[in-house]
Amino acid sequence: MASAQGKVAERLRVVFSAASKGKMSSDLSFDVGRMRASIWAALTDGLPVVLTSHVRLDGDAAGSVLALWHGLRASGVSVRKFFQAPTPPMFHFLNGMEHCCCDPAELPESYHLVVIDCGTFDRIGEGADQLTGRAQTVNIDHHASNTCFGDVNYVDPSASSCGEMVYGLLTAAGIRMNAQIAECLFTAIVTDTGQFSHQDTTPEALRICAECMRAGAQPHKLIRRLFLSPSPAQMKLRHLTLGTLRFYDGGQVATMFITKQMFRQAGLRPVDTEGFAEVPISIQGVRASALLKEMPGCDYIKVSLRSRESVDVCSVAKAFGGGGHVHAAGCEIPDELENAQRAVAKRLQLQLHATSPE
Ligand SMILES: [Mn+2]
Repeated sequence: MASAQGKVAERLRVVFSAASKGKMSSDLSFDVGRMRASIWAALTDGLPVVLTSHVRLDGDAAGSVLALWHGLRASGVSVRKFFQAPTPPMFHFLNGMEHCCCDPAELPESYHLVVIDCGTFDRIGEGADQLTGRAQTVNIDHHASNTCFGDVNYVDPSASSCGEMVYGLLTAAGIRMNAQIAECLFTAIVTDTGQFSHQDTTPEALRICAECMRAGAQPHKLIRRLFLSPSPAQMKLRHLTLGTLRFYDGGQVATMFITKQMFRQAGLRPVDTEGFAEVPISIQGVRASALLKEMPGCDYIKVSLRSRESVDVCSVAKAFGGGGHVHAAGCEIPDELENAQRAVAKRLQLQLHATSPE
């Protein structure tokens, strides 16, 4: 695990890389405060702003975009949200989710584009190529694998979530936290920290959540709504999926899969499987896991990787052209389910053996 000092050094390295596209800047005075101020100045310069995030939104993506949307609106900015359809129903309750745009043709002619929680520009999904009206692209992310694709890159791998980074932006801009912003930020942070169960949950993440609570977010209601209330159909799909659980390496690696047939049987779509990837990694003794999904209407397998302690699944994802975080990463494999499962299980075991035992 990185030492505290190592973490600070990495934070500085990446934030410093921010000044110009893809290039490292040696301007050591370029600190987080200046970064936040310059982003806010750009976003409030009068040009409309479009906020977007990755395909198959998660709580961090939805919550961070919506919190920033509320904040910019409060400052009089003309701001839209662009998401690839369909958006997961579990986030539809968040205030502001109802006004999102799914057709790039409806966006203004020219705008600043803010891309949140995407390690690469492609992660936006199908509409990404059509976002041609962008004047400046601001990349706000916490994935260590981020490619710094923006004109401005605010990338902080030491942040637990983009929610934490958006909180920093809003606070620096003097935006008052109201109940709507608080709910969005709490959702972002509680999702990406695995309800505060991930190793990278920072004291700052908990402090911000406490502030969200004071501003009107209700953790018991939000956590129940987000994680503790599966629909009967989701329970059925979970049951079917559990039947595919397989262990390798004396129970240290586990895989599970969902076939197109299982999606049909349960009457659900891939967007309805939030939280499924956490099931195999929650099992005692499992140190690395994969959930593989046959994507209906597509010819690839979507893989969600999870790990514990020192096992790095980001490098496993990268081996298949994906990316993510050390303990949560993903990739897409254009192959049959069985082949993909075999290849992923093999890579996970190799990674496990390359890691010192706990
Ligand atoms: Mn995130």
